[in-house]
Amino acid sequence: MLTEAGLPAETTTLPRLTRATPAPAVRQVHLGLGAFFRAHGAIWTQEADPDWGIIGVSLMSPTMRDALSPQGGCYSALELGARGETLREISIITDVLNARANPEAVLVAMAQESVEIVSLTVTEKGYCHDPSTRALNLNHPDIAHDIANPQPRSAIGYLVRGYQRRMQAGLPAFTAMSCDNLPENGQVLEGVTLALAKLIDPALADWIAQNAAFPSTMVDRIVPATKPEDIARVAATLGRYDAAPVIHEPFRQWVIEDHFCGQRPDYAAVGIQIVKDVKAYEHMKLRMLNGTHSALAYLGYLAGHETISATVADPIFARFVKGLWADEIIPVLQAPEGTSLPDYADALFERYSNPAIAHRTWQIAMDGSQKLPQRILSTLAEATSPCPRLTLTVAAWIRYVGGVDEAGAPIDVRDPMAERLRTILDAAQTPEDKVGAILRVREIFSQEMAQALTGPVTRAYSELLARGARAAMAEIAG
Ligand code: CS2
Repeated sequence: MLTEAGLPAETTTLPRLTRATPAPAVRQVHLGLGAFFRAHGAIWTQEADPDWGIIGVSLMSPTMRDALSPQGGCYSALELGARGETLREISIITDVLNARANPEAVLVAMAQESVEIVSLTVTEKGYCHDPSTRALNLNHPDIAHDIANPQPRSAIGYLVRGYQRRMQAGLPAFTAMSCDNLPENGQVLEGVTLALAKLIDPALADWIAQNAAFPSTMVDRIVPATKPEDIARVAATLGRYDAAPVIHEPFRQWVIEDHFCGQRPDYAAVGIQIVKDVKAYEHMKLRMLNGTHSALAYLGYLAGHETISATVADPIFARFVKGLWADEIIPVLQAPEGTSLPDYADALFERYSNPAIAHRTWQIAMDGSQKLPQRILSTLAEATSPCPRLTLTVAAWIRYVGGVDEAGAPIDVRDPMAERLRTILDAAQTPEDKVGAILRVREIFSQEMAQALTGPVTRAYSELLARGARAAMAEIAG
C-alpha cells in the first residue's frame, strides 16, 4: 500500500529520524534549501567545521520545513557510486524556515550577530536578472514587490533587507556566497543586490558596497531530485523514516574565490579549493558539464530517454556528446591551471554513465531560458568554426518549449518564460518564422547571436521536425 506521497506504508510507520546530538550554534543562513545544497555545501561544511550551524530557508514552498523540522534539521545523504553505496547522517542544519510563511524569522536569522555567511542556491531564475545582460529585471513582480515592502519575496530582497537590519544595528556585514550555476556568480549577485539596494536606500547600497563581500564559486555534484523510491530505500537501510534524504554521486568539487568579509569554516582543510580567480573553473564546468547536460536533456527527452545515464548508453548520444566536447567546446575554452580538458571530459562521461543516479532529462530541461546563455551560447559566441551540435541543441530547446514531443504527447515545460515562448511559437507558421521569432527574445539572444544563428538553427529545427532527434544527431555524429 502506498501513502499519499507515493511511499510504502511500512516506510512511514518506522520511527522517525531525529537529532541525536545538540544543534551547533548558528553561523550561516542558506537561502534555497533544495537537494543540491544539502548534498554538497552542507555536507562539506559539516566536514570542515561541525560547529558551524546553518539555518536553511525555503523561499517558496513549506515542504522542506515540514519534512525536516520534526527531524531537528537532520537528514541522510546516500552516495551511489560504481563501488557501492554509503549512507551518512547530516546534522549541520539547525533549523528550517519557510520564508513565505514567516519572512520576519528569516530577517531575524540574517541579522544575528553570529551569522558570517549567507549562501544561496536559488537557481538561475532566483537572481531576477536578464540572463543575456545580467541586469536586475525591474519588471520582475517579486522585485517590484521588494522595492516597496520591507518583508521581501525574492532572495535578493532578503539579502538587501538583511544587510539593512545589520547596518541599522551597527553589526558587520555578512559574506553573500552564491552557489548557483552562473558565470561570475559573485559579481552577478553583487550587481543585483546593489541595484535593488540603491532603489530602496542609496546609503544602504553604499554600506553594502563598502562592507560586504560576494565571492564567486564553482559548485559541482550531480544530485537528482529525491523520489519516493529513494525515501523507501533509505528507510529500509536506516531502519528509520527520513522524509527528506538526498541521493548523490561520489564526485564533488567546490572552488571558492578568496573574498570574504568575515569568518568562514576551514574550507581548504577538507579539499575545497580557495583560489584568487574562479572564472576558468566556472567556465569549464558551465560549458563542459552543464552545457552538455542541457544538450543531452533536450535531445534525449525528444528521443524518449528518461535519464542521463540511459541517454549516454545510447551509442548515437555517446558519440554526439564526445564530439561536442572535442570539436566544439574544448577548442574555445581556457583550462584552469593544472587541468586537462580532455581528461575532464572523460571523467564527465563516466559520471553521466553512473546507472545508480537516475537524473531525469526532464529535470535538467527545466528553465532553459535561464540556462542557455551561459551553457550553450557562451561557447557559440566564441566559436571560430561551425558548431553543428550546439546549433542542434538550440533547435532542440526550441522544439522542446513548443510543448509537444515527437510522439505528439504534451511536454510539461517548466520555465519562467514558458507561456511567452509557447505563444510565440504557436503564433508563427513556418519553421523560419518560429525560429526567427524565438531568436528575437532579447533576454536570451543578443542581436548579434540571433543573426549568426538564424540560418543554421532554422535548418536544424526543420531537420528535427522532419526526422526526429536521433536521426538528426546521427547525421552529425557520423
Ligand atoms: C544540471 C545541474 O539541472 C541541471 O540543469 O545541469 O543541476 C547539474 O547536475 C549540476 O550543476 C552538477 O554539478
